[in-house]
Amino acid sequence: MAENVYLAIDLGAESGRVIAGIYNGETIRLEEMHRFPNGPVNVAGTRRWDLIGLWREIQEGLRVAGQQYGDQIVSCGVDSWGVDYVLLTEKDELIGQPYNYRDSRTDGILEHATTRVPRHEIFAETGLQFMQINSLYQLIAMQLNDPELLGIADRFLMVADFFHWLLCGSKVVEFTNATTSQLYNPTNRDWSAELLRRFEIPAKIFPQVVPPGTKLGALRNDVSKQTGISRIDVVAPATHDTGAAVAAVPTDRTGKANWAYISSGTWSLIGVEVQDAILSAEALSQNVTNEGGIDGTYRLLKNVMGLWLVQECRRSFERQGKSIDYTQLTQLATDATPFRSIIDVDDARFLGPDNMVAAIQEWCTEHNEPVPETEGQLVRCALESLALRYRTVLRGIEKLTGETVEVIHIVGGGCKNTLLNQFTADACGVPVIAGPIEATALGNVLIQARAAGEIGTLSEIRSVVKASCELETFEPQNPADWEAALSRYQKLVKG
Ligand code: LRH
Repeated sequence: MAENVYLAIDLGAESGRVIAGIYNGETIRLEEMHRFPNGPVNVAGTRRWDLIGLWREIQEGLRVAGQQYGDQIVSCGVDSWGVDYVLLTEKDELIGQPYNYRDSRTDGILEHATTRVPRHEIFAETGLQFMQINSLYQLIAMQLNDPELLGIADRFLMVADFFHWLLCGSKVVEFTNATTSQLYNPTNRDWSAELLRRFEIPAKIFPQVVPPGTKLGALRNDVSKQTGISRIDVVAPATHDTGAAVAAVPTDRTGKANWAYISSGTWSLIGVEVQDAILSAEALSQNVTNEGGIDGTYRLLKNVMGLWLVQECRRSFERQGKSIDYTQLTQLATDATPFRSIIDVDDARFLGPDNMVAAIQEWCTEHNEPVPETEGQLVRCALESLALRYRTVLRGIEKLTGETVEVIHIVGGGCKNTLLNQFTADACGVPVIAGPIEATALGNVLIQARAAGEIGTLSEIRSVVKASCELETFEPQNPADWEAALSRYQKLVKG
């Protein structure tokens, strides 16, 4: 059978890639066309993204893909991290240098916002967990600090939508990413007019919301000329990376909530798939989130700090002149003493500290935990504490759905960390199935293949993934040690 090629432009907080998905009607294989670094850029004491730099790299990726696959390419589509956005003026000028969600201007904004509109009302409107990084709080910070910039805004686009605009001229927001903003109402299936009114954010800047799989248009002429690729379709996948990743979980349990996923990367997004958003008082008190997925599903999940902890420790070691790669770091953690120090990985101080090692040590000192000193001790502390956090989040989610989780799928780059996979199985007491590493890109291209009429249901997308990838299973071990660690964790981390 002829092979069709779909291009995923997959933007992560640490790197971006243009990836070709080559589909033969039964299985899919991925080939990386171009990879480029990404990360926060320090601009006069603020944290920003270099989106124009990313656009240059995306075009380079398209050029390489065009040379390699030419007329076989059917479409391309962008996915990226959630919550961040750009604003355009009426004349399509980019307003300011777009912010990175870890910028400190939103410190304290949650408290400010919830005195204006109570938490339970914001949750009833949006079903979203309260995190200061959400677009809502970023916009409120802008309203307070730079009202004149918000005043000249004509269009709000999330990061992936911005690149879709550059690719084909569309100015819409795709549904899965819209639901990460805390401005979208899952019941009315539209922007929350109520919240926009109460916070005095101009409703006119919010464009139409389109479902994943929407054909947005043909590649702009100038982009086609610049990259040498023909005027292929631009298709919105699930533009939220987590939405694309969960669409590509290799489960045959679609429609049930007795399996969980962890989309593991800079963040660990842990939860279950449900058919409707859960907006109960218990969901609010657990501070869980309902993010939109494909085919009207919702991801009931929580953001856990994730491998950001290790990435930032590594940066601290580098600053001390020690360059240690992730494989070496994991080995050092494997050799370190178990359960020496336990931390609350979701303490707000870990969101964007100048020095992660110092932040972890400070937490331990404050809580009378042995202070981790060596690289192995620090990374082991982060990984064990993450697994303990997974366990408490999962128990909370089971309470909300009334279903017991029997298996956990870990997908994304973080599933390369076999030590964390094992700890997760141990802490949660269920098998972990690790893979695919490239879940986000797979979800992206398979949603495009579906838009082209090559695949039908979400279950079929997942069957294609299962048939195309190698998976590894981790069985739970050492239950007594983990139970003891859990009681220690629960005493240390209240709430
Ligand atoms: C993961 C992710 C996550 C969001 C965060 C901002 O990359 O998209 O789902 O909460 O970034």
